[in-house]
Amino acid sequence: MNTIVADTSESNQTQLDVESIRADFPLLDQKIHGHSLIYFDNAATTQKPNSVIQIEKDFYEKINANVHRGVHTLSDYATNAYENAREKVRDFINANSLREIVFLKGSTEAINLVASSFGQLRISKDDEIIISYLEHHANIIPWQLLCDRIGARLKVIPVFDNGELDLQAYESLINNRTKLIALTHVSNAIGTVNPVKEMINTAHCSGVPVLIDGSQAVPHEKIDVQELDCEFYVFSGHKLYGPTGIGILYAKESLLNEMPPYQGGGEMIRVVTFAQSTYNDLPYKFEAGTPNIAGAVGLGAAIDYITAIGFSRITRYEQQLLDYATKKLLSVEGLKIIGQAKNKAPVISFVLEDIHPHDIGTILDHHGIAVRAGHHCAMPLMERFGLSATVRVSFAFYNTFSEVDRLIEGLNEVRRMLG
Ligand code: 7TS
Repeated sequence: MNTIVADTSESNQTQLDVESIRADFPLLDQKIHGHSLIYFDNAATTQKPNSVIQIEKDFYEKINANVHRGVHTLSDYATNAYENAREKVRDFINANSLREIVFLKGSTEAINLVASSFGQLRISKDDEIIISYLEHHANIIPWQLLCDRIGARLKVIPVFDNGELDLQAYESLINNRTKLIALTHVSNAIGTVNPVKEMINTAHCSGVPVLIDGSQAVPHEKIDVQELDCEFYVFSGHKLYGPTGIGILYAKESLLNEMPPYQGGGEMIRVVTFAQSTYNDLPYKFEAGTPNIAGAVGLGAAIDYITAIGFSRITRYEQQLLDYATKKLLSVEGLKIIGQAKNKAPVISFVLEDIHPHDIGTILDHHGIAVRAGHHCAMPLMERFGLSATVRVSFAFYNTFSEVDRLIEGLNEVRRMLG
């Protein structure tokens, strides 16, 4: 039964004008199967505010040209817009320098870049790379490919039943063969927020560099890469209310200087001869070819949008939604939440009796509710919990408490039909 107490009413909880925020997201205002859409698949990708949609349109209507090469005015406009976006990203994560911000397709490409380039620089046969049980496949496969190629080994930090990593086991995995620790900040599948600051400190005590996969952290909390002191931090723009096809590799400048290029082509060179070529300054050394200029500009607009709301309000509101939804979901008979870490992002994975998650997802969709059902690209983690799939709801600051109530009604309907 619903045990929600009085002070959790929507008006008390927001301090965020959710209705006016929702008006900024045109996609949310539509019917699916005759019901108002409830979009609870924000960990997969977030919806875009008007300001992002409009700036992409403006870019193609008024500015479009290639960057860093033309002598004409439009090329200057495009270059300025692209480089302004880089400054917005730098400021957003408090990087020390623009040279540390590389525009790429997304988290996946950023991790592959590090595996390839840092791998070539620092990792050899019999070396070890540490990841965790909580990783998305994007932070598993690039390391497996590297290990297969060079004969290095992958070590995995185990996870407790509550979804938290075993930090003692983590410490004991680090030794003088450990060359890199690649760790997710937040689990996309079960929402655990890892104590990355503490884990980075531990790694640094043994002189080991750390890559943090921030894909699921940047939309929910303020990130300061200098405070974290990680060597690499990666994220995708589309999970941050920005466009698809644009993402960020942050890396310490000293490392980027040492690392060989990932891809070759235009933009990344200084002088080319058939005998030998030299490479461009940072960050361009890692941006071969024409970049996703409009995507970068859109990401800049998304950052402006989020910054105007402010993380203090975003984080507080989303945590209230998470608490509310957790309590209400636990009141559904037969429902089990997978992952109950003390520190969680607004992501909840669950199973309901032995009803298949895909059936749950399909029935909810008929009620206009978009959730994710499956292994969430975290198959080893699912296996750890003895499951092949879960249902996942993941919130953004445009979601509401009444949407959670409709989810609960939908799940009760699922139980009536299939339970
Ligand atoms: N790392 C994490 C933690 C992720 O959640 C994802 C995408 C990625 C990396 C890859 O990001 P991409 O933008 O390069 O694809 N996660 C999800 C998800 O949970 N559902 O769909 C995509």
